[in-house]
Amino acid sequence: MAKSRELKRQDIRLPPGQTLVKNFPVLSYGPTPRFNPAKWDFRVSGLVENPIRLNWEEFLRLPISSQTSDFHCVTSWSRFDNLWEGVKVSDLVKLVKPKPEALYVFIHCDGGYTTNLPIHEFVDDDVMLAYRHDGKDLDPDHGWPLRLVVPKLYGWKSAKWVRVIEFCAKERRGFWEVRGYHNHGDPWAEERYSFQEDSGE
Ligand SMILES: Nc1nc2c(c(=O)[nH]1)N[C@H]1C(S)=C(S)[C@@H](COP(=O)(O)O)O[C@H]1N2
Ligand SMILES: [Mo]
Repeated sequence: MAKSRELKRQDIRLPPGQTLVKNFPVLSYGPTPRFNPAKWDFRVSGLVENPIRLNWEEFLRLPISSQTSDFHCVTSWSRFDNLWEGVKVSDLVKLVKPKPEALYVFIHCDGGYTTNLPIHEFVDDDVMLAYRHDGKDLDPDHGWPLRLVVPKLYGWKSAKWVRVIEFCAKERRGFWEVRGYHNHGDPWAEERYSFQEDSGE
């Protein structure tokens, strides 16, 4: 963590071991799910005062924000200055009101992909549920209609085709976290693989 702060202070934008790209690669395990607005819903469940279920029309009525951030995939590409538009997680959290015992979130996606985050990183100011990227609706391969964007962690935490956000008391590993990727995934500390977790690297 100390290493990570030191690097940020120096304002280095490219994390160690990363290469800058100008295109926007698609990194998906499995096929791109088809979006059916008649059937699609978005739910916040688990340890919250106010669980919600919204259809697509209702989701679009949530307050809209836009933010620009860098994106770092563990396979070593980084893409700078992504303009994301959608709903800030900090705004969503005001609506659902997590209970004090909610310490983690578990994200469920169409197609079965999952990932996890500690709650303090999930509610960070730059985390968004985005439906637009660089001025256009998200491409289906990039997560249309809705994806999470977590700029400060490796890309596998930025779940595409998000359907359910579950607030939990206990930590659970998601799709890549059980297949050898780090449970946390800070690109500045190069938290790439799960074997690094034991050595305190
Ligand atoms: N549902 C889902 N979300 C996902 C993935 C996936 O396979 N399925 N891949 C992750 C990985 S490893 C990365 S780097 C980013 C890539 O986002 P992109 O394909 O829009 O570049 O999506 C993440 N979110
Ligand atoms: Mo990735």
